[in-house]
Amino acid sequence: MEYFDNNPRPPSLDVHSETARTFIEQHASQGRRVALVTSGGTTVPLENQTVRFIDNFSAGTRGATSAEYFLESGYAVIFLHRQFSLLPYARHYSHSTNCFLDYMTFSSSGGVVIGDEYQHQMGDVLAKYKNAKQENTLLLLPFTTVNEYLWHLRDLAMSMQPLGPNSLFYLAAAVSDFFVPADRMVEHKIQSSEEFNSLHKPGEAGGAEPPAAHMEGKKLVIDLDPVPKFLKLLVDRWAPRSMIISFKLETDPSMLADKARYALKKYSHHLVIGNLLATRKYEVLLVSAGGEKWLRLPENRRSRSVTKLQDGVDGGDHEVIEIEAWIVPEIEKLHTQMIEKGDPRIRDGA
Ligand code: 9Z3
Repeated sequence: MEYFDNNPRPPSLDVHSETARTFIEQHASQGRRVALVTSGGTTVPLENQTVRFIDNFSAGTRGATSAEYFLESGYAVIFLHRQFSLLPYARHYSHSTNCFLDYMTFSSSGGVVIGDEYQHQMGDVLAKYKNAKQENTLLLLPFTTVNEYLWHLRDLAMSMQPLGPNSLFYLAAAVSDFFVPADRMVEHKIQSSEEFNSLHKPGEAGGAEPPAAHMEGKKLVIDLDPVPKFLKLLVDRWAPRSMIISFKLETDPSMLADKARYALKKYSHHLVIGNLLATRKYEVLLVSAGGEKWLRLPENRRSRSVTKLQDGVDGGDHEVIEIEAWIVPEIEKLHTQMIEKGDPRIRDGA
């Protein structure tokens, strides 16, 4: 694909690729299913020596939470995530309002221990984390830019091909739809003051067009290209035998179902999970060839806040359910059907 001829291979990919291959070989030989979970937002740098970039809201909650449930369901997980976004297990202790040190205290002998009130919950999380470590079922691979994300996705997909239908893609990352191609990227920090920005030579980025981000008088103008439709390539070429699940994010409720159906038809993959920015933590729409289904948490089971140190309990009387605890078993069921009965995808002309 032209994209990969024109945009640089990230230096981190060699090492990540090698690590992933070893991980995949281990699980292939153990007959384990492997899920690639993508998580967090991609950045779009405006300069090669990046001072400014475009970002999005995603914290990686969906991805990190889902990864835990995939692990619990017996999958090995490659967690391709935005660097410094939420991680499986660690996410329970990295709320924006609470420092992990708040969970700790001094024992009578002066050693550092976990506070009594957190022992139980942290013990559960620690046991699952240790198990993933011991079995080597969780591989963490970070990305930052949309370019790093695309290179990693392609490379990992090809490395996962030997797994055949035992592989699954769960594309929860919020990937930018627009980017600055390498040949329209300036090297140095864009100068905001007119005295200095006039020093920029036209065509500095090497291409015939002006740099994608440049000053026009006092204004910064950013003119982005569309990111190629990588989902089509993933489904048709990079991972033709894998189960593929994409997410569709909208803010307008009246568009969600139509957009999710459209994506399923356009890419002919297995499942689109539609979610709205405002309600994504407690309701999602599953759209597959088999039909449509809303998963909606009852009101008294939704987490109202993450500001309390003790998660898992809201208001003291109702156990909070994470919607990923419902999403992942649905996927596991579909995946099992696909493995046992063959691929149920709607194909063009099928
Ligand atoms: C999602 O829709 C995820 O569920 C969220 C999770 C990003 C909303 P958080 O990280 O949020 O838990 O805060 N991910 C996919 C979003 C996306 O970019 N989808 C593309 C689209 O909607 C299709 S690949 O066009």
